[in-house]
Amino acid sequence: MKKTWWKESVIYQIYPRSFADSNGDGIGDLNGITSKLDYLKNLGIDVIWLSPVYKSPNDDNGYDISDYEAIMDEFGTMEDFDRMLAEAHARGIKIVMDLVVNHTSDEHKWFLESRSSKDNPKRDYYFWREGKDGREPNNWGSWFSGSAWKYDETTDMYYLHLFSPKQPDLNWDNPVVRKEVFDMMTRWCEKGIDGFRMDVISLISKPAGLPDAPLMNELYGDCGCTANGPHVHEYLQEMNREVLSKYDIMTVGETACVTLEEAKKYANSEGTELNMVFQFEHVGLDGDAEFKWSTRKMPLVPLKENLTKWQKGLDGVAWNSLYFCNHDQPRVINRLGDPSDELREVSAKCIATCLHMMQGTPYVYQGEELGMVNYPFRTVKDFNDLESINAYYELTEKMGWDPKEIFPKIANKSRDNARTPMQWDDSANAGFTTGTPWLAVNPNYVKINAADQVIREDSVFNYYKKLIELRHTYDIIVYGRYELQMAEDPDLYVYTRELDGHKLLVVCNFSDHEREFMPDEEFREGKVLIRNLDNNNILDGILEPYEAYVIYAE
Ligand code: TEU
Ligand code: CA
Repeated sequence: MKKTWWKESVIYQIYPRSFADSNGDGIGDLNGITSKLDYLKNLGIDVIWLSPVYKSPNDDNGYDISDYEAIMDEFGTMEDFDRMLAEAHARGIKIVMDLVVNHTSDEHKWFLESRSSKDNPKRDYYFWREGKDGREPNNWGSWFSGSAWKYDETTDMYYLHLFSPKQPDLNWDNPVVRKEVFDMMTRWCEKGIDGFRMDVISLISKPAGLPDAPLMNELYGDCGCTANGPHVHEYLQEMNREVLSKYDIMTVGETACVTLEEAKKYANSEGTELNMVFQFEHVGLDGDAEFKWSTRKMPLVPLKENLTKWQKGLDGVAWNSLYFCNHDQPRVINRLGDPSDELREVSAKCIATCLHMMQGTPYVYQGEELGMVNYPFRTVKDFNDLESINAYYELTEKMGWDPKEIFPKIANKSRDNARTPMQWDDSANAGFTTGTPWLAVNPNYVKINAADQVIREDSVFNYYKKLIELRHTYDIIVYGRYELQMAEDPDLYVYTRELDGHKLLVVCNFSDHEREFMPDEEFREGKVLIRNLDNNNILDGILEPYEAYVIYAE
């Protein structure tokens, strides 16, 4: 298997709005990030994935871009960006930008021109269609509730928006659009950035004729119907030829609705498209039958099946990303661990052990390394995220759900759980801002914060630091072959890795009760690389609640 830096790296995702505020306006910014680079260097990460920092009206907190080559006012200036980039590179940390080109903001100059008249030269930068029988052109629903079409009276036509009405979809079938995007990407690469995370890149090629989709609920057709479309690989191969292949950069596709077979194309080892993709099957396992909103925990046996499918399915032919957390997912401890004071840290370390010992590139989302957990939302007024707000009102007002029944489900899975401010210390607002935070800080910051954990040897932070050090030390962790053990066990996730005759045993008890377990003979003399309960005798045959360890057999 070809060795390369992005396979051996650990990526840290920053959601700039919630990371660190340097000027007291309650909003995180670029100078705030620069002030925390030593913290990240200490953690040991290699690359920062920066959620969008471009000019935006912030309808979707930066995922609605009005100028790809200017910095969002709230985040600072291009000089602030250049300084952050230089300071990161000075510490050996690379910067990967978030490329959001399935859609722009409706305030982007391209859309303002496109909307102005039917014969504007940029009309076909977007999807404009006549209504049908006084209704939208087809039955597609938006990922953020409602129809995926908005009527625009300027030209008496509808435009497509798979996400919010302020996020009109770009028409990738138009070669002029592709060239505009590739040229913009080239200019960012020339500035010295180190790669791209590509937002919903699996949605850019729409099915010919934009036909109705199978219903996803009583109101709309499935908005995932445009995923893995007819020309998506052709367009990415063109992007690779025109831009990506010319720089030593890394790329990760956020490929909503991707399958294993499609991932083998997107992330193929020949390098004709992207380096890796984010899949969504595992983080969908605790969803409800009809939608993501639920209070269910992630079921372990289906999780083991799914991650094993991806580990074995991509081995040798493509490359996995490894994640549970990001700015769209609730905090993983609430889904797979135990957020109680007694078990929060040990379960956080158990989850991290399981993920970081697999084959692929691991992603750490801001605050995950501290064991941050979901926020105690009380009413829909506590939400900022349009996905949560829109879903609440569509489900209660249009579909008749009882607010008391649906609210806990939305609160448990809301993207806002991941967007509460980073908890730096136990001072006011967790040291995130000296002003009023744009989104409330989790009140548990007095117990869960970086200042406490950086200096505490047994903290979640220092456990992540050890995991990252191990990945930088042992090739078997990066490149070894994965094999699942005890597939049907409802509590234990046990797997091995093998490379050049060496073996690794990874043992995780994902339960809040003791379990009997004894490592196979071949591991009993092995070297314990890491464990989350130091005072236990690993060979006593008992696993404590959420106990995890890794043994290396030479
Ligand atoms: O997310 C794509 C997407 O589908 C997410 O909305 C996620 O899958 C969904 O919340 C799960 O229910 C990307 C960005 O990561 C997200 O923040 C943006 O809101 C979205 O695209 C539109 O740009
Ligand atoms: Ca600020």
